[in-house]
Amino acid sequence: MPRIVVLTGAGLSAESGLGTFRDVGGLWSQYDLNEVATPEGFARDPVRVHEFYNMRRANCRAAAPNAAHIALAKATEQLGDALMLVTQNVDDLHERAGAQNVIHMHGRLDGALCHHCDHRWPAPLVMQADDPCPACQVAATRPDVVWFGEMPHEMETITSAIAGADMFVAIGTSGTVYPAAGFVDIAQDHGVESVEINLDPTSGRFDRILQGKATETVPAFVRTLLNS
Ligand code: BV8
Repeated sequence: MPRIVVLTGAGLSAESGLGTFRDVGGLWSQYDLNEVATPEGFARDPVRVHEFYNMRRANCRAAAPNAAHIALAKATEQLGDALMLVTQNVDDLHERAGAQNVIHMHGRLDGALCHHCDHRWPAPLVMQADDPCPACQVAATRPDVVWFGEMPHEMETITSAIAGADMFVAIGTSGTVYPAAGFVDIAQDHGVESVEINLDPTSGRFDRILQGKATETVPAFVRTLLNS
């Protein structure tokens, strides 16, 4: 059972140049999430949705992990099973920094899914709506990400780990999107210490707040963690 559960959000990748969702100029101010991040939007216009994710996949490919990703990767390496790293992010910057066993609760940009036969395979950089599934050959391919209205992955694993942990840490997330936004309440309900690491505090629901840019606050936090 992990002693520490860390949840990361778009703020962790902000200093790698990947846009967040709800900051000024964020993705959801440029795109209507109902059009590009829901099953209904995909059914209406799969070409537009693939274009949205092809753009994000190219941005992700051009980005590099930052000091916060690198610090968290070192923590997963040194703490092993004592640390569970969960991300809402669909980029692969945690993995490219060397993190092990990252739980992508909202899926991954570098994954492809067939909505006809549920086959999964590594996504090409550019996906097209009429790409045939490698398994069933039906043109039913989509990005392997969790859209609004879809169930995030490994919820039972994550929520039971938080309930039994010593500490829950939320890094670079606005706490807007459920069920991830409710993880801090699970920590509070089970007497688990909750820490928020963010540029700006989001809510008064955390026991402790470490305010600042992730590339500064996260390495400092990990040093403290590994020295304790
Ligand atoms: C579901 C993948 C039901 C795609 C995403 C109550 C309970 C359950 C559901 C709901 C509920 N109320 C409403 C809902 C519905 C909905 C929801 O929460 N809506 C919101 C808008 C109100 N939730 C869902 O639909 C979820 N599914 O409930 O299914 C169900 C039940 C049974 C059976 C089947 C289904 C699914 C949610 C997942 C949606 N997919 N992403 C993609 O990425 O394209 S969510 C999307 O928001 C992103 O992926 C992102 O991960 C997520 C959260 O955003 P953040 O990461 O927090 O980013 P944000 O920009 O908001 O904030 C950035 C933060 O960083 C800020 O705080 C900022 O201050 C900070 N920051 C910025 N720079 C820095 C920094 N911090 C440090 N350093 C910096 N440099």
